[in-house]
Amino acid sequence: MNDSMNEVYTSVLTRDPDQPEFHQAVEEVLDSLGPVIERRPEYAPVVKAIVEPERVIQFRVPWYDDNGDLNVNRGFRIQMNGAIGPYKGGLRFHPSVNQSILKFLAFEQVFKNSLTGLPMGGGKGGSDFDPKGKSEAEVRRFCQSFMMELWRHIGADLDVPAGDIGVGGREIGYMFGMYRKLANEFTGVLTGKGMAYGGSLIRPEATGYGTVYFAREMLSTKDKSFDGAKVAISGSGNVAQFAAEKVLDLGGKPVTLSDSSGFIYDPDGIDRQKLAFVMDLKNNKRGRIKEYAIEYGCDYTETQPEPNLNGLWGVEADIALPCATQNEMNGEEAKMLVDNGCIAVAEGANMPCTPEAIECFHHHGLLFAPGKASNAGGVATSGLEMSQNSLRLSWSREEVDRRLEEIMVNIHRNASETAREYGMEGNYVAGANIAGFLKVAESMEAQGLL
Ligand code: NDP
Ligand code: 2IT
Repeated sequence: MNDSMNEVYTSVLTRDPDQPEFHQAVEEVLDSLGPVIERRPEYAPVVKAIVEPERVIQFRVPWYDDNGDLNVNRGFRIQMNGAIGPYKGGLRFHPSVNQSILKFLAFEQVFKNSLTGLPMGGGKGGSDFDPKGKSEAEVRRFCQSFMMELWRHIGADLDVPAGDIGVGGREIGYMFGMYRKLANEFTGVLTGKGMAYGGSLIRPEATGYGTVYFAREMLSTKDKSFDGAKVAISGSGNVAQFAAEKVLDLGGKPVTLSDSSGFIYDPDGIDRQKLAFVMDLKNNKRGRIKEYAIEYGCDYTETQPEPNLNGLWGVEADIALPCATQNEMNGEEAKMLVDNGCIAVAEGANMPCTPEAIECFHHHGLLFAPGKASNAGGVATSGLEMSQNSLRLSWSREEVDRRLEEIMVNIHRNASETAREYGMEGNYVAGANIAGFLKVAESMEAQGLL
């Protein structure tokens, strides 16, 4: 990191010493920006401003459980950067949620959204509410209480939340209903909505599909493809499920899936029928991935709630798609993948690979796609949902998928050309960080760095 970037990084550490995930995300971006500031010194003040959220909202979320007892959770919305469009980004419901995690996610979102080429600023929010083991009625009451405060801070032209970990179509529906009641208007204030009330086809599939489209582009630069490839996938939620589906479409063989209790390894491959079982298990029955191993008689390994060192990345795979959560793969696990002959890693999750893991991939010449580039298909398709809401029409599945694919191809091209332009050919981390930054920096500067 050069001196001026180091000064900004030190100020971030000093200001919020207890935000390790935010530090990690900032450090990675500032590491890439040195050469940009050398060429464009007028952007140095932009960097000082870009690491500070425009606004942080924190609020109380009280709700009654099925026993009639009061529970109190914490709600947040980080409005990180609105220079290129309304704040846009998901809501996460998970017990680990705190300001550090949401600020890292909101910071990543700024660059990711810029890369999509669509007019969206960056934001993120959520709660430390744990949806696991809650009844349908409890989830509904929680969502309604959460929106009872959030509604006054968001709007179709102001801030447009969506889903993330623990927030899918069901939760978006409950929150949209509450927003509509309080604001007394029907607008595209949330994305990931149901098809019957303003949602977009392909939005559920978009993050997983987009990750695989990006990986396909990356592989093709080395004349490789998914055809016949063994693919290790972590997670078994929204992103993992549709990454697996697209891997199958392209002739690959997904061999792993996981949840926070453990992972399954199915060397015969997770075919379409088995994937349908997973989707029903996770989306309707809300069961555990262990049940897959019971159903299909394959290996299941229990893991610690701490996602690192869980053994999943020790399997033999040509391609790895981490699609669960941040820091789920460390340097040692990355080395296991390398030793087993893995050639490409694309992040479906946000920041799943630690800096040591990324360093290992670069050192050994693997293709590595950072989440802010490879998982941008989700938010890009949210952008397409916003466009359809504004136009008051809805595009066909083929139309949305075509646009998603085109956006992923463009992000790949932009990140790889930018890396080359800055003398770091093949480094998609630097390429994505620089390309994402330039558009936001130009806009912030033009608007007077307010
Ligand atoms: P889901 O809630 O649908 O699924 C999350 C999956 O990851 C579940 O299998 C969950 O297991 C597992 N998981 C979550 N936390 C942990 C943990 N601490 N340790 C081990 N496993 C864990 O979320 P998504 O699929 O939507 O999100 C997955 C990742 O993708 C996140 O990093 C998210 O930020 C990112 N992402 C999501 C987008 C979207 O459109 N949904 C867009 C771009 C990125 P369990 O059920 O046991 O908790
Ligand atoms: O991390 C992400 O990009 C998301 N969770 C999706 C955000 C969105 O607004 O669709």
